[in-house]
Amino acid sequence: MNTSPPPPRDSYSADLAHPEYHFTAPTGWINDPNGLCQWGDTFHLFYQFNPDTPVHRSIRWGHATSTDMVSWTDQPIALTPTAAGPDRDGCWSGVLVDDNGTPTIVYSAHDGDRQLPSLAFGDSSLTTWTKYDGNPVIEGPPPGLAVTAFRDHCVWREGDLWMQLVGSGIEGVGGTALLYESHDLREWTYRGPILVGDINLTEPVWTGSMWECVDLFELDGHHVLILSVWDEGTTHFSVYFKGTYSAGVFSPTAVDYLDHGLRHFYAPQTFRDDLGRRIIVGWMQEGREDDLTIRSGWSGCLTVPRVLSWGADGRLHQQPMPALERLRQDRWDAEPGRLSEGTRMQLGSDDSPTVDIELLVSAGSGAVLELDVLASPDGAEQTTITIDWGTSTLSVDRSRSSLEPADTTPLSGPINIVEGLVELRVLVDHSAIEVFANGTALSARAYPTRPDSTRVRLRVLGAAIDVLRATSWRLAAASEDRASEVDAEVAVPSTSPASRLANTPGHIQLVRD
Ligand code: DQQ
Repeated sequence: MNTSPPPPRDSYSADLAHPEYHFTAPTGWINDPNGLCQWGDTFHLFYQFNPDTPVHRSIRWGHATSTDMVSWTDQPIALTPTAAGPDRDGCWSGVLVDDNGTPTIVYSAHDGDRQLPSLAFGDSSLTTWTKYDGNPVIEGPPPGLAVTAFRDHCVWREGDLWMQLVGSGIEGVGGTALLYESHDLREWTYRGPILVGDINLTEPVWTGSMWECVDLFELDGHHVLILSVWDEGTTHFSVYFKGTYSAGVFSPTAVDYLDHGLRHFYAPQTFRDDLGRRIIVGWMQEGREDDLTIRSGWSGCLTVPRVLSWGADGRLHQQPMPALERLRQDRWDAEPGRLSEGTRMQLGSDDSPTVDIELLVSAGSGAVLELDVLASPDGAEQTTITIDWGTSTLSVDRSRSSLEPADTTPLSGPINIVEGLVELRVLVDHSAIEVFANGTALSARAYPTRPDSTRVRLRVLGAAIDVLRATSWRLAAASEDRASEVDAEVAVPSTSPASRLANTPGHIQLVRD
């Protein structure tokens, strides 16, 4: 295993695809965010990490801390596979809970084709972790249940009990989340599935044969069950059920995509911060050819933290966490006014691969707005974001994003347009793009090859559009104050003060919410 410190992130600055303000691993591979929490004043992000090579193998728990969730400080690796242990092949996804002052990780110990719930206990700085010698704490899926898989965890407190969901699926039936209860996190009793999907149901959303990274919480009077759809070994997309959870049963009233970027927004995890905000972070997996990824030395980034809320349309809405705005530089404003059909204009500076754009526009049902980002002057490379008032859709066209082969799957989703108004926010960070249109989120990856593929251009088609506000900024790198202090296998003693979890992270708190 690699024991030398990884290269600093800025060693990737020549790679046009490498993000500057989206969180990446210091080097190598990142997938799911894990153990998201606020412990005292500090935010903790753990993540699925392979520092050796940018592939999903021999997964550790990477760790970073932050005071604002924008700039992160790398910490020592938290969990590493134990050669003869139940996690010999990897420490897979999980959560962090506060067990009466003891930070406790519940994760999936991966061995061959089995992943089993396991524990690790942290010191008060959350930087030194000791695995429980009784791992795994659940020996296998419930006897008699033919499951497609069994992994990933959501753990919360309900009265005197700990409750746990494990992501799973029932052969030939559909995905599910299996509920367990415990007095001490160590001995668990199976209660049953809280909800079972239907693998044959494709409308309104197909939910596959297995649910990964299940996450249950309460948000302003409704319960939400988030899951990531996995089928035939392939990751697909993340969805949420809205409904009511009571006495071990989740009764859904609606199901929808969480983000219309499909596989570019996967395995998200949420937690509640000390301001009561429900914050979500997802994994943006790569979309370029595997050999290019391997040669690049890194793979994957995380979305910016987003705040969840209910929209007037009853859907889950997402907005980037406001703290991100502190990275804004070089503000550019357009004059408000009417843009007639056929208008073409450039927005902001033309030389930044990191951009934050805010548009407030209004139009009738004949109008279409096209916004090219990461566009070369001659249009040979461009990624086009479209708002169509006639169909009430947001879409992203990547067919001309790159001169190299990459994922060009068309991405689109419905948006709720009231009185013609659309509030559009676009975050561009080299290959990572996040779009929010009236609360609908769409994440995408795009890989321009030319250094001059940095323009933002707007086109008005079909009918005039009123611009009420149009502002753009360059976003500074969030890594400027990141310390590259990960020593891959050696724990560095922490100097951060002992602190307590502001709230049991992550999950439904039926008593307190
Ligand atoms: N990734 C983890 C699993 C999870 C999957 C392994 C989702 O625990 O099911 O890295 O991306």
